Amino acid sequence: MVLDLRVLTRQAKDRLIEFSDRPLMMGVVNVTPDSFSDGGRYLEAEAAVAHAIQLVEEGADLLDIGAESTRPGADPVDEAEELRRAIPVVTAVARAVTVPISIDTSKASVAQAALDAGAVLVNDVTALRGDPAMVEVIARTGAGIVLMHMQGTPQTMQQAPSYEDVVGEIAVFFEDRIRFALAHGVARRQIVLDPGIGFGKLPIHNRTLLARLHRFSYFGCPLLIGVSRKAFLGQLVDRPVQERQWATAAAVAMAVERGAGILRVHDVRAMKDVMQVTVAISQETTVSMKAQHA
Ligand code: HH2
Repeated sequence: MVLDLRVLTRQAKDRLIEFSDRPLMMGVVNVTPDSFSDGGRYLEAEAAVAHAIQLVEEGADLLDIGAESTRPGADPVDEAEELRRAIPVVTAVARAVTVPISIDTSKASVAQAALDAGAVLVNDVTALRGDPAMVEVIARTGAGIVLMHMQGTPQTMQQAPSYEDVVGEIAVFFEDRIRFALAHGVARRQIVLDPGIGFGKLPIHNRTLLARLHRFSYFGCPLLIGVSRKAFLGQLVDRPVQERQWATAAAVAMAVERGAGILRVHDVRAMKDVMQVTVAISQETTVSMKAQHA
């Protein structure tokens, strides 16, 4: 499947993110809080910019910059603080690299400021259910929007996730969110879908979603998958977060093989190798099947 996502903003009026023969690698840039001093805050921003540049050198096709943690139980960050953390980093990264920048936020004001600073994609883990002003920002700017599924909120999502049919329920959720976005003036080509691995899901739900990912391809939107170092992988191999690269690699390979269009990862260099090998082998399967039927 060939997927096009045209992302139009005032800064990049003709930006085209093309999905052709391989998925795109999205490098994660977290601007983490610094509770010590403003000096520390400046260093934190500098470190985030250096990290972003390094990820691009490692082969990132996109960057996702986020200043509010969405980990289970994480405290919300207020708007002023999120703006203070994120915008200087987006501004500096946009000057330093040419790859498209995504802002990981569910606040319309942060999204707008990041788009003004050079971002072209908004990664909204609430899928336009959080800030009522977000859909208007996306419709007006023409920015890309990631609609991610989450059961509950980051504070509550891992308390008792429950589904009768996780794949079917998320497909219905996508239908509803796409309808909402289109009704408010967002174009389908702006939309990326994400089943939200680890967001209000038990390990069995995450495994099922990855196993049946191709179920979501009929929406015709790129699929974003974030498995990097997540807890359900740690549980399978009994390893702490810093030692989950191999487990992540296996999940990335499965997601690529099942049609993921964007892989959100921390270890860009290693996961790009995993992606390239998986794509090369998958393409051979298609070619040899075609040859057999010829
Ligand atoms: N996962 C995380 C954060 N944002 N966005 C999308 N669309 N999909 C994901 O799977 C996803 C996401 C969690 O990862 P991480 O960046 O490691 O954690 P934190 O949010 O605490 O920074």
